[in-house]
Amino acid sequence: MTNFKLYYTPTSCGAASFITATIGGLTFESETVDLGSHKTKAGADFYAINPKGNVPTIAFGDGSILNENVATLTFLADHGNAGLAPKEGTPERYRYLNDVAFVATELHPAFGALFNPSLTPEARAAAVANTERRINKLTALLAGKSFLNGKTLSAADIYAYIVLSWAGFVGVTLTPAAQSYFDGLKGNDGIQKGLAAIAAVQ
Ligand SMILES: N[C@@H](CCC(=O)N[C@@H](CS)C(=O)NCC(=O)O)C(=O)O
Repeated sequence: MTNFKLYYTPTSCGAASFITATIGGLTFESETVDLGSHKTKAGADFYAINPKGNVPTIAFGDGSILNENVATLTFLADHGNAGLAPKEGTPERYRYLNDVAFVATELHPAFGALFNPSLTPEARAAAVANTERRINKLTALLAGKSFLNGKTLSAADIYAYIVLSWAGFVGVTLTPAAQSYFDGLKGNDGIQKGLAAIAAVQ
């Protein structure tokens, strides 16, 4: 199951899967998707590949797909060689899943709501307040540490990095603690390598 194609965009959450696969030394095919038209770069109907129409999508040779960040990131971390997710059955594994699920179900959707161009000013203010609350939860989890597990980069941090990178675009100011975590990840060698690999295939 290591032959796969990753559908993504360079700045969306799909980029976290690309970075995770790159850091782990995986060889894979990739193609960008226009999330407005839901066409792939080559012009294919993306809904025919992934009926949900979202990135990240990992398509396997047997026709099966993964299209949830928790699953794609964990699959890629498990098959790579960089230790981006702890081994199954260990206490660390459950804590990793706890972290990646927090990003997927709280941080990401809070930021995601701010991409809606038709929010009223009141709805937008509420969405910003909700996002700030989730950022505060993130920094409470971090408690000043550089990584969510307190020791090393994991796929959960890579996902959080991509989500936090949207802050300027959606008009959210990161708290000093969140900015410090983000800046540390931005300077991480693995993340730099992943971003360079994304730039190289555009
Ligand atoms: N349920 C998925 C959602 C992933 C998601 O929100 N992807 C966004 C990009 S960050 C997307 O593809 N949006 C376009 C669409 O869903 O049509 C997950 O949690 O991983």
